[in-house]
Amino acid sequence: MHPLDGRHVLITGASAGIGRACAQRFAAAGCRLTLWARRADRLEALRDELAGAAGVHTARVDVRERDAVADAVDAMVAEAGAPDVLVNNAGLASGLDPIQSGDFEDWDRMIDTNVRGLLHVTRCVLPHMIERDTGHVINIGSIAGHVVYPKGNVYNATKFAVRALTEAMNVDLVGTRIRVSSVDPGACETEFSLVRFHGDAERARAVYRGFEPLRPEDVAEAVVWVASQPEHVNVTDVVIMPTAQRNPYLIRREGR
Ligand code: NDP
Ligand code: 8X3
Repeated sequence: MHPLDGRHVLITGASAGIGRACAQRFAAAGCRLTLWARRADRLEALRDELAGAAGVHTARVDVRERDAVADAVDAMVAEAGAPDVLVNNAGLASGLDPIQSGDFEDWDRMIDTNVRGLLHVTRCVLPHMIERDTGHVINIGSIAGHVVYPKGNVYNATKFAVRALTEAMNVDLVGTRIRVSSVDPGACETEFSLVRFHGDAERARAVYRGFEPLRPEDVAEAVVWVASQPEHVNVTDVVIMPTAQRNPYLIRREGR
């Protein structure tokens, strides 16, 4: 039996990419799932795909909406109980511009989702974990939270913030049995670049041209590994990159 069998896992941003792959991988480990995102139709299709899983609840939740997050946590606790694992995955980059010509709406979108959204969910879930003195928060950070790259500015800042918050949560939770981890991927082919470039599919495809990027499943494997450690082991950070990539701006591409 998998060590996570029967555990309840809440994943934000489960409608695509890394969050979706985490849902599939945790389901395969026998977990019960609560899956959130804004695109409810995508979540429902995933729930149908995972029909054999132990129990899958889905809800349309925009992590930027503080009151909606609080209501969704209350509904989840009433219906499925507090989560054993929270995967704070919902996040995005919006735009890639120098700071002197950056778009304020892009900045708001990133700060509101990657920082405020993560805080809303964490603030509402943690009291339930503290009450039971058990739980694991896994934040999806990024290598962009370790090294700044040209035009990454505000996205970098949000992921540096996620790294600081992982550290801060661990500090504030000392003396409890609640663990806080971060999984920090490099280039992973998902809808990330399509979103960053506001739907420009050709520009998004070019990001992953000439090398083999991470697949969402690679990141999900790391997340499940982190969550599967014995209770006395707190993996605080896992950094994972494609072999062709050695930092955010150093990628060896074929033909170059
Ligand atoms: P995708 O765009 O494929 O997935 C992002 C997910 O986040 C979607 O399910 C989306 O769902 C959800 N989401 C976005 N905004 C919100 C919101 N306001 N409320 C709720 N859900 C939201 O990208 P990835 O899978 O790549 O991204 C997942 C995480 O991984 C992000 O935090 C990203 O920063 C991080 N990351 C990605 C890397 C990469 O190279 N791909 C590398 C390092 C980190 P919906 O639109 O339905 O709401
Ligand atoms: C996503 C990876 O390097 O495009 O966080 O910022 S990167």
